[in-house]
Amino acid sequence: MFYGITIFVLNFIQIVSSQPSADQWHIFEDALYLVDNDTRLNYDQAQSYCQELGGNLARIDSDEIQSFLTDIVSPGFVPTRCFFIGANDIEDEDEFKWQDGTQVRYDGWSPGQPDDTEGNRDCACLWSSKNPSRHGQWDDTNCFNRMNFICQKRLYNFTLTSSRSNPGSGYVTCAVDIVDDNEILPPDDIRLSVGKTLASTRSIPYSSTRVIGQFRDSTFEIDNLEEDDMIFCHVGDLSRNTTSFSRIQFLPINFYALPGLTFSPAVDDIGSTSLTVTWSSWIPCLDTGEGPVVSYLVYVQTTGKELINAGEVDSDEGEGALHGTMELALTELEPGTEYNISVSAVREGVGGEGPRSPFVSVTTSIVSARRSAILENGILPWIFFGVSLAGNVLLLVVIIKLCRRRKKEPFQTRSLKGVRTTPSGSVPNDDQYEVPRARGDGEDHLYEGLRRKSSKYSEAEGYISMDGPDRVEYVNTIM
Ligand SMILES: *[C@@H]1O[C@H](CO)[C@@H](O)[C@H](O)[C@H]1NC(C)=O
Ligand SMILES: *[C@@H]1O[C@H](CO)[C@@H](O)[C@H](O)[C@H]1NC(C)=O
Ligand SMILES: [Ca+2]
Ligand SMILES: [Ca+2]
Repeated sequence: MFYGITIFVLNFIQIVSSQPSADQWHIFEDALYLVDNDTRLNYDQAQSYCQELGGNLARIDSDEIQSFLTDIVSPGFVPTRCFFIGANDIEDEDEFKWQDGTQVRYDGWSPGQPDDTEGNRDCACLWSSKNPSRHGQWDDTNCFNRMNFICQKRLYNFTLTSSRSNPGSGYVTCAVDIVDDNEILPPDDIRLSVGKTLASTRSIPYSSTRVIGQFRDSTFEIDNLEEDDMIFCHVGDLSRNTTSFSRIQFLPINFYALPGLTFSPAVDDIGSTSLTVTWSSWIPCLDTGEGPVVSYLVYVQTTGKELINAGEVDSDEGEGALHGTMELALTELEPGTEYNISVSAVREGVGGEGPRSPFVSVTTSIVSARRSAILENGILPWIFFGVSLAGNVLLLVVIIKLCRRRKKEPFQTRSLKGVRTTPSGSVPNDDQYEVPRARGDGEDHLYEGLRRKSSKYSEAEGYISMDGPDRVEYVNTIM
C-alpha cells in the first residue's frame, strides 16, 4: 500500500427517548419503573402487561428504591390505592418471592403486614395513602383484585463505536453492559437496525460478538448504507419503541471522501492497435478525496460503445516516489479509432473507488505504429529523470504547505509510509506526515439522555486526542 494511513473518525451518538414513555417510565439507578395509576389488572394480568413492555412487576430491595417509588405515588391518592409489585407468596405461604424467583429479603412491609387475611392474601402491593403508616409501604392483598401496578425494566448501557468507512458500508460495534445479577445477555438480544426512520428499519445480523469484562461487544457490517440512514442499536424488539429506553441511535456514518484525480491521463506510444496511458499518482491535498489509494482503474470508451474497465494498476508501483507516474499499456485497439480514456483512484476498503478523472481523447493511428523519436535519444531520459527528481522535491514542499494550511482544524498524526523528508528542515519531524482531519459536525447533535463517559476527549471538538483510543463512548443515562 502506498500510503499506510488509517484514520478512524468517531461518530456521534444520540439516544432516542421516545415521548409517550418518557412521561411514564422513571429511571432510577440501572432500572426503569412504570407506575401505572390508570390501568387496573389482577396480579397475573399485571405481570403479563409488564412483560409485554419488556419488564416485570417491580422488585424493591432497598430503601432507596422504596423511597424513590414512594415519591412517585406521593401525595397519597384519595381514596387510597395499592399498586401491585413483584413479591408474592402464592407457592409457599409466607415465603415471599420476586418474579425472578429470588427470595424477598428487604422488609418494606407496613406495620402488621403481611397478615394473609382470610388466608388468601398472597400478592404484595405498595400503598399510596394519606395514612403515613401505610404510605409507600407494602401490604399483602388478594391476587384477583384488579389494581394499579408498578413495572420495572432493566436499563442497558450502550457504547456505540464506528470507524469511518467508504460510502455505502459501515462497521459498527455496539457494546452493551450485561453485568446485572450475573445475567449474560444472549447475542441475539442485541440488535442493530438501519433505516431512514425508526419505523422503517431493516435488521442487520451481527458478524461477530464477544463478552469483554462487563460488556458484550457485537460488531455489525452494514452494506447498502445511505447517507441519511439512521442506525439504532437496541436490546430486544425495536417495534416496541414506545417503551424501550434501551436503545441508542447513530447518526449516519461519516464516510470517507473517495479519492479523485484532478487531471486527465496522458497517452504515449500511440500505435494503430495499442497505446500507453500514463497518469500521476493520487496526491493528498492536490487531488480530491482521501487516501490511502491502493490502486487505479483505467476506463476506455469508444464511439457508440459502453465504457469499459481496461485494467487495474496497483499503486504499489509508485511506492518510494512521491509523485509516481503510473502507466498501463492498452492493446487490441482498433486502428484509426477515437478513444476516451479516464482513470479512477481506489482507496482501501470495500467500495473505495472514486470518481473517474477527466478523460483524454485519443485516436489510434491508421498505419503501423510510429515510435516517438524522443525516446530513442539517449540523453533525454536522463534529463527527464533530473527534472522529475527536482519536481518531486518541489512537489513535496508544495504538498506539505498545502496540507499544513488545511490543518487549522484538528488533525491526527500518523506515520506515512513512502513519503520522504527533505533535508531542509522545512518538513515535519521523523517522516511523520500530517493529515488534515475531515470535519464532523459534532455540534449539531442531540445528546438527550446521554452522558459522555470518558473525559479523554476534547468536549468542544468531539475529536479524539492524538494518542487516545479511536472511539467515543456514550452511555444512555437518562437525566
Ligand atoms: C398518574 O400517572 C400519570 C402518568 O405518570 C401522571 O401524569 C399523573 O400525575 C398521575 N396521577 C396522579 C394522581 O398521581
Ligand atoms: C468522448 O467524450 C465526449 C464528451 O463526453 C463525447 O462527446 C465523445 O463522443 C466521446 N468520444 C468517444 C469516442 O466516446
Ligand atoms: Ca399469603
Ligand atoms: Ca394484608
